[in-house]
Amino acid sequence: MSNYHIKHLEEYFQVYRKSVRDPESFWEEIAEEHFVWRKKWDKVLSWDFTKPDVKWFEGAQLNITENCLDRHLPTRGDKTAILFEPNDPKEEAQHITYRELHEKVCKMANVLRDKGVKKGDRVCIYLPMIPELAISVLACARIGAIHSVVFAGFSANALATRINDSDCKVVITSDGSFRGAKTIDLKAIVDQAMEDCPGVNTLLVAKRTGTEVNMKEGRDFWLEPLMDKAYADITAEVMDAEDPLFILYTSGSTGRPKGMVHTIGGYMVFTAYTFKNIFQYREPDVYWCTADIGWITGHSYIVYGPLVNGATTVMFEGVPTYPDHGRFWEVVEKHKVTQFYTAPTAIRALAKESLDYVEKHDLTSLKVLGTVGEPINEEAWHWYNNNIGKGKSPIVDTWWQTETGGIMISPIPYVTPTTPTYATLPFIGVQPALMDEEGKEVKGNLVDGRLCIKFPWPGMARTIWGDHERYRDTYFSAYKGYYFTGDGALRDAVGYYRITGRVDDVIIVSGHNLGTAPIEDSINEHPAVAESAIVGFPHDIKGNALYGFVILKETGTGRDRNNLRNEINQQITEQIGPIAKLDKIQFVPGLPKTRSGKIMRRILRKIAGNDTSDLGDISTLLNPEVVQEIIDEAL
Ligand code: 6R9
Repeated sequence: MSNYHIKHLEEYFQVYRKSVRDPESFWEEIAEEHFVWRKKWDKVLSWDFTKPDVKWFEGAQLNITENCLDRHLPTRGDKTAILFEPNDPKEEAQHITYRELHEKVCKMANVLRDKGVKKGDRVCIYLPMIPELAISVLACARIGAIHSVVFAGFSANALATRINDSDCKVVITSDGSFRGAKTIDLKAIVDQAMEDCPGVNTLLVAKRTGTEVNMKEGRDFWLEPLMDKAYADITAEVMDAEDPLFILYTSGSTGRPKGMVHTIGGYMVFTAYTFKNIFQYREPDVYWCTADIGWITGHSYIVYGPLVNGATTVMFEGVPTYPDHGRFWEVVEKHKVTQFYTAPTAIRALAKESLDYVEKHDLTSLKVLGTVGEPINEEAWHWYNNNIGKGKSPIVDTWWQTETGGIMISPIPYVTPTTPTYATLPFIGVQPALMDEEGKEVKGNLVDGRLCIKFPWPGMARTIWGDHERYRDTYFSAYKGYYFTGDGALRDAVGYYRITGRVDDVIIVSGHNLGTAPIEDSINEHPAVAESAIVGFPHDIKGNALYGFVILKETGTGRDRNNLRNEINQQITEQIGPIAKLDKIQFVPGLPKTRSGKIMRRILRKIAGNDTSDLGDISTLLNPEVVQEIIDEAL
């Protein structure tokens, strides 16, 4: 019997036990019954966490777009697949049916093929949240090209680094993008990136804002006329289950972003199965995830998970505050949204505003609320529960990562009783472990430690593009035989997990992962800066904000401090993007360092958080005297 759709707690425990006792036959059954394969697998799973080497459904062949599109045509051809809600509420929403989406994806796939894109080639997609973004992603998958979506808020420099890292020859972008009252000249950013990307030979440009752009003869092409001419069908490329589906970059603790590689078969099975259960999707629900497809949440839970399940998925171009703070709730009412999935930072920002923005909208269609990206604080949880869910829609606090591909720890709504700030129980097939300082697993309840996963799950990333060693070092070397998440967590008396936050050099700001290293690198490039260190500090809306400690060079000490601060932030905006700007910049005479020269971020974090009561033993520092000086001048 299939366990595709879990409906009560007893069933969850039963299926969970089965998935742990015999993972292979469990996942085999799910894969067999709910997906379309061109050829079945020879082996369900082979794995070795020391290499690491993980393969799911080896020998199987498929095309994920046949699962997202073709197979729905007979039964759901006229059903809305993508419901596009534009930035401007006065512009009409678009209901793109499964049949129309299939056609557009095929046309786009033909366009790509015409431009020479072949199976295994990497295509960079740098687009705002317009239908062309989802269409491009699927068109790549249709012809077996590997998509690398770069969030369109990233700077030219960040874009160029990502294009070059995975050697993309083709980039898909648009003339511009609308974000609230602003128009952003996206193509101009791409043009700037192109100065550092000699390998790119084709730019496809979608028209969105009507902004005037430069088109480089022979390289740049408007997408629309090519689509108009393209044939609306194309045979799906037959892919191996372990062929890469996409690369998605995430921050790391060194300067270079990590291109996480996800493969087709396992990712499809995992995102589809988690989507179905964690959002309790039933036809004809209208599901809305407010993330951007530039992040993993958008890949897994706007595009692939929903479409594989034949769902209607809302794609929202705008921002929660435009034209006013009621936009989310207006859209929920307008499209009768049933599942709503967003980030704690958005909830906190909206909770600050008058309840009138919420109350003037009819939210009775909602059945499930979700959050992702960072820990949700108790206050925000209650505001969401009381005012949006009216105490009736369960909140699924979903913990997972770019690396995990899909949701790992989360309640199942109407199944798992929820507790504010707890991601609760591991999803089916997921085996978490908490590790102590000595590297041993801590068993039992009422314990805390570093969160690891001890058995493979189908959605896990398989490598870092071009750097398998870094993949091993980052995730599989801290605890032998375990995947290390970089997060800390506790397990309470009933076995519920609460994620307590990062334990490494990644800071989560407004739900976005930012590595300290690339930001510090960018600051250090300022001619007046000698050295810098950044840490996170608690922020009401963003969860964390960035605090920079900066040592100036001799030449910089006479300069106006506020000008310097602006220049530093300007530099960060240009090199990484506005999300990485610092809230506070303190100029310091030195940074606390260990004798081996490592910056003691722990101390800086305390100072930034305005809690210097217990700094621990600082006597072993190379320069303990600097600590008091920093405290005295703290902002
Ligand atoms: C999906 C996504 C991953 C990091 C992760 C953790 C934090 C995500 C969370 C959460 C507490 C949750 N995180 N969900 N922390 N509760 N429900 O966000 O992927 O961008 O790779 O970030 O986000 O720290 O390790 P990604």
